[in-house]
Amino acid sequence: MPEEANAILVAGLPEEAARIASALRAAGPYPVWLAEEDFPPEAIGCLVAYRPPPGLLARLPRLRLVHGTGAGVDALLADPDLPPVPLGRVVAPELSRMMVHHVLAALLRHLRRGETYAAQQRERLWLRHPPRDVEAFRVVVLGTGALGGAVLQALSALGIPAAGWNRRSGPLAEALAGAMAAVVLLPATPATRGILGRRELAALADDALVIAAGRGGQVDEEALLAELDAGRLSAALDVFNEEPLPPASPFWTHPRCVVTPHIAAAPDPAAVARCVLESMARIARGEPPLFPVDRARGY
Ligand code: NDP
Ligand code: OXD
Repeated sequence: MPEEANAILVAGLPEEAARIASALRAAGPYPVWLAEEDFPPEAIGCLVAYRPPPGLLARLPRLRLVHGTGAGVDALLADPDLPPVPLGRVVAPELSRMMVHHVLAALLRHLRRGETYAAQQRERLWLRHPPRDVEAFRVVVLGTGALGGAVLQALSALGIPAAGWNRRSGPLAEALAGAMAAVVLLPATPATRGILGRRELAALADDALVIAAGRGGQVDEEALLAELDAGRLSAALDVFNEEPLPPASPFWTHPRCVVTPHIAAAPDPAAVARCVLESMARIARGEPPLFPVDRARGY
């Protein structure tokens, strides 16, 4: 009986993959290869990737674990060559903290009228405005998992009224009625596609902020753009239907929109290594990964 394959293969953007590979080597006993190296396919027991290059999974006959480099594994689930082995993802305080900072940066900028002062500064205008009313500032966080839960805790600590929304909650438009901000932190599944549509956006209060940091396709971009153009809503968008955001997208230059290039919570190499190595130990004992993905649910 040949020994179980126990080498780890890391695929991804070169610098990011190299950092994750270094963290895996520093913290674990397993041989670690990068996808662009001449790795021995028979030795690879675990692939670590966000979106494997097409065909890579089909070249790995002895996989025992596939592990994401982040929280969302939709790109792995969409790979036609994904074998029926356990699938793990990253849940880590480092990742949650990054997401909390991203969401707070956008919310606080909005509360303190950052967009107005940025425009005024370009015009050398010294004009004061009252901040938006924090007491009236009800936030709805779509997704109450590892990331949404951390955001809700942070908002509560700051005294910003907030409520979570998940699969057990009622209709989304009702939850959003009159809210001053919607923070989208949902996984990409068929059920979450287009979940923030025209009706849901219309339910938000005038002058509300939409923060999209889950996955592209969850917010109806056309309906959102119409709300921005009408001067009714503002947005902080980190994820888009198409990434990179095409140069012609109106979001780039919209005065009511802040665009970031899918960086709300980037993979933290030490956190990825921790989750992967613990999951490999569990797989060796015949247990599920540390943070298993439920394929039927899609996250
Ligand atoms: P979790 O799996 O911990 O939480 C997911 C949450 O979404 C749960 O509360 C779940 O509800 C809810 N949910 C799922 N489907 C639905 C649905 N159809 N209707 C209502 N609620 C639903 O995920 P994380 O918090 O770890 O991560 C969330 C997502 O954030 C990731 O999947 C990824 O796409 C995105 N992300 C984006 C990053 C970025 O840089 N922009 C960085 C990291 C992650 P329930 O509790 O009922 O199961
Ligand atoms: C993730 C991401 O899902 O970086 O972790 O988008």
